[in-house]
Amino acid sequence: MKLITGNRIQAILRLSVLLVVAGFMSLGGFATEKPNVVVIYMDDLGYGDVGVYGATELQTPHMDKLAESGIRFTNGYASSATCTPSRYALLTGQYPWRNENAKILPGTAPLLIGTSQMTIPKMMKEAGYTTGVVGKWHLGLGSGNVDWNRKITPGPNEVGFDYSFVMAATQDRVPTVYIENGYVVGLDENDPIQVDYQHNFEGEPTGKDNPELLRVQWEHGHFNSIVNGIPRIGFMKGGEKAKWKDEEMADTFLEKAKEYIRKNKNKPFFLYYALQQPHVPRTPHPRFAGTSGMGPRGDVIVEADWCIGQFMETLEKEGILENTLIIFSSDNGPVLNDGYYDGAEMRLGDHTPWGPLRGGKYSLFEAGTRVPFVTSWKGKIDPMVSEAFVCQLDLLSSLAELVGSETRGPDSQELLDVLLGKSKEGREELVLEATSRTALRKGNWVMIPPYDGPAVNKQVNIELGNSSGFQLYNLEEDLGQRKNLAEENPEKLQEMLRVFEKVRGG
Ligand code: NG6
Ligand code: CA
Repeated sequence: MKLITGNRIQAILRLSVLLVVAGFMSLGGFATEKPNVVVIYMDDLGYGDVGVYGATELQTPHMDKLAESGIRFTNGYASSATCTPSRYALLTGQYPWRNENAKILPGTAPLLIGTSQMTIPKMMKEAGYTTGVVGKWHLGLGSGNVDWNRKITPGPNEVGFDYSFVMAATQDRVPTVYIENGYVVGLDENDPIQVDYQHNFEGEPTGKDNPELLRVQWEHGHFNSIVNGIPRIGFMKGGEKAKWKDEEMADTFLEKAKEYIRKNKNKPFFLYYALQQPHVPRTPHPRFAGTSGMGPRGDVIVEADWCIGQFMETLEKEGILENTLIIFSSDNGPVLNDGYYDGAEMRLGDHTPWGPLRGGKYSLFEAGTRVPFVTSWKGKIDPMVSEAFVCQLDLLSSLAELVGSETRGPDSQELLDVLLGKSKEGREELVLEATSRTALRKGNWVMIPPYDGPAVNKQVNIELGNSSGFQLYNLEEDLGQRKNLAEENPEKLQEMLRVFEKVRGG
């Protein structure tokens, strides 16, 4: 038998210490090389809806804490003033107006993202990540004529997500069920689901004809099938047991998001957590009903804020906060009356969901697309406020840089240093989109070309940005876009037009 010398014992000891440390690190996940990435995405949350962005009448302590732990961007944009195009741009890094189908989709729309298109989750997967989406999808499912009673494909799992737990479109659109990895959750095969956006199913009540069945009244546009006493857009029959409970949606998505983290904390993961608040119908859990004093719209923001607090607590408890980059934003600006009577306008008081900006959801004015935009990474990002000009479009290329991938999105700028607070050199320009109309921001200037159509959408009471002439605003002096400088400054207007045409044509 050979004697083990002192040196060898030391070497073995050193090696085992190393092995234990390595094992511990991979178990805890906190020191893996690749950081986790989480995108927390709100639906219709306005620039002024968050405490750190100036809200004083509404408390959002968890969103504030997240923003104060990292970078609060004051010039952060969604690509668009509505949901589907913004989500398309976020995931693909491509301007949504390059795809003529990137409009607010019905629940029966086919998958909008091509299965061969690059997406954030695909890029992350190629870089060794496991990927998941929990929450609102609204990017279409299937390839036309979906049979909701079989595997629904293609969908999120075919454009890069290993795991998906989603609602198909919006809370106000059928089908009102959750879909997990392509299958409707809790579906009873003896009660199949049928969905149609043109015709009702015989004998089924509607919001239009059966007001006596409603517990929430519609104001405009929501008068088809009734689910849980709430009239929706589109007709649906069957699937009784599978229908979601509106008041439990926030808890359901939160639980799935937490579960995803717990299950995947030992591998690098990308999670797209897409909350449904404060989109209509606003249905806070009874724990939150009445808490804001502003009616359901305020209550669901308080609810979402709590969810974010719980979610953050989970990251912390699981020991992965130091290894997780969190990006928080919203898909478009705020709207009060989006088709239901829920007192959002009447009970607003002094709250200004749009902050100092003009317009709101659907608008080419700033409040349509400029949204809360926060990055946070404990120990890696120093707290600050950044005026750098960034867009959700830029996440694909920037996250690619983060994970060592050479993939770039077609309209996505690599701004990782900006997102991590090492640089303030953001975008030069961005084409803004609102319901298929486009405008240009370049530097501190915004140019809106002439558009037909009403100046104000009276139903939602929002200025859309339409005008018969060119509009030109200098945001540095006029953040609220009150002084049109198009006539006063024809050179600037021409310069803006040239860039606009170049980007739009390219
Ligand atoms: C509109 C709906 C609105 C909302 C929106 C989509 C009507 C009259 N209005 O068509 O309530 O659902 O679509 O919002 O039907 S988004 O945030 O998903 O883009
Ligand atoms: Ca939205």
